[in-house]
Amino acid sequence: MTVWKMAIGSVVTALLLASCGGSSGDTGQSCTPAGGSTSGTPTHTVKLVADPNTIGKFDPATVSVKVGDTVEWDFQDNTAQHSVTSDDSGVFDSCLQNAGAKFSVTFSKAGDVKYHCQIHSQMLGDVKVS
Ligand SMILES: [Cu+2]
Repeated sequence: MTVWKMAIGSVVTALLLASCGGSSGDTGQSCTPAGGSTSGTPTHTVKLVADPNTIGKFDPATVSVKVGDTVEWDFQDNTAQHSVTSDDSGVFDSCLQNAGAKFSVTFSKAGDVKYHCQIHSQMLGDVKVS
């Protein structure tokens, strides 16, 4: 029983450490990119850039596309990692990426698709698909 308690304790410690690691560039999170790709021919590009008010921002924050179009996110912020993560969980998620990364999503049905950055709650974006 003692061994079991110690094991639980180290898991909790690891989680606490992970949640404090945002600025180090390695959050310790396990995240596998989903719902997108790093290839394909984009019809629209959204840049991820630094912003003095919100740390980072999507530029432009709102894009209007047609069904079948591909949006490519271009990570250009050398000062922080960001992610492109759908508000509806599991639709797409780039996971945290450094400057230089690219992530593309093809939108196959009409709708208003909102997304955000995993670690910066003020980083919000919107893809309007018609
Ligand atoms: Cu961010």
